[in-house]
Amino acid sequence: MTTKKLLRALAGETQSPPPVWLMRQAGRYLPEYRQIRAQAGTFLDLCYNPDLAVEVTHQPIRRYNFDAAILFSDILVVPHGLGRTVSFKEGEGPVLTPIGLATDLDGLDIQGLLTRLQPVLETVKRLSQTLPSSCALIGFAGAPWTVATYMIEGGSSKDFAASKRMMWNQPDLFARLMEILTDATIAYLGAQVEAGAEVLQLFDSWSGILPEEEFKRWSISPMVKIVAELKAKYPAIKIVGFPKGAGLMYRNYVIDTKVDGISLDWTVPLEWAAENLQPLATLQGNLDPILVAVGGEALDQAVDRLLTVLGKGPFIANLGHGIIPSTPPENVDRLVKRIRR
Ligand code: 1CP
Repeated sequence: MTTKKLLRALAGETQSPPPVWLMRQAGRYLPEYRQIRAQAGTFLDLCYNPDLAVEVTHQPIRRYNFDAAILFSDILVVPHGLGRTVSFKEGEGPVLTPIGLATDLDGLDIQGLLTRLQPVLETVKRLSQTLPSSCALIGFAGAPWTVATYMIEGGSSKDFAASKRMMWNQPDLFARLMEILTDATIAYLGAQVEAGAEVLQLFDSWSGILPEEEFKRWSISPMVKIVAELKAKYPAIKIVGFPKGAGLMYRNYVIDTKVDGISLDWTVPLEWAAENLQPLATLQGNLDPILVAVGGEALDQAVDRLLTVLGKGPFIANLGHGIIPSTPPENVDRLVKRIRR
């Protein structure tokens, strides 16, 4: 049996204290990240520079000795790897050339994907050779629906109207895009496993904006295929799903996809999750990231309640979404010490 706490949790073991890592644990709240970021050039230059990407992945591990490191990259390297134009404008978020026509899909370079993403795979390989022996390596990708929204909207969105319009008005075009993204995700995650990733997390950050039927069709179904194909090829791989905002559909998601772990956003009621989800999968989450920025006793109390309610079963302490840039690093220290107390 492995000594890595994260892998033991994902194998169904209950541990006290539970393993802990945080979404966006590498990033702008850390001064040492901002320094590397400034010397890297653009954000994508950082993602494609194995020396620097390895360094920023290690930074939070050095500070907090987390039980897992997550590959430093972004979900939008997949559209970039397929040949779309992707850039990150300072303070504005991602900018992509929107997809709207069948000819846009004809231009997607599926054959070139893994060649273009070779620097990211090199980062995974170097991480698997350099992380502390107690620290598990998490690879990741965006789920097809969430990546599709960025490709169709051309960036972030408030109401996802263009994505929903394509979903309902051009169903064949939308289905073809989703099929390409599903296959690209499987190929990319398989390559991460070959490079040394021990756990894979799929971020479906915008699954919560889909109505019930569309959630089943475009969040759950692609994930069923992704999990089945990766597990058929790599039986030991552990997979965590994060269908943010799924609400009551969290249960359908866990049952249908057969994920090993399920990452909960901060709105999911803890007792409901302990009763309805924890018998089926290892739970991960779900502190409100703003609470970590706030710190103090409000944070301590939330941590204690989280451990009391979810700590009786297989559990990974984490946040309900990524750390925000204004978080004081000492609050993260307080959080980790409280969990490990
Ligand atoms: O200049 C910078 O430093 C840019 C900030 C930044 C960072 C640090 C972006 C831009 N991405 C990342 C890294 C990142 N992104 C990681 C690294 C590993 C870690 O967690 O430490 C991961 C796992 C992601 C995943 C990601 N990117 C998601 C899924 C998780 C989530 O936050 O919901 C999404 C939606 C993105 C898109 C993205 N990347 C960056 C921005 C500003 C955005 C847009 C977010 C939005 O639309 O609200």
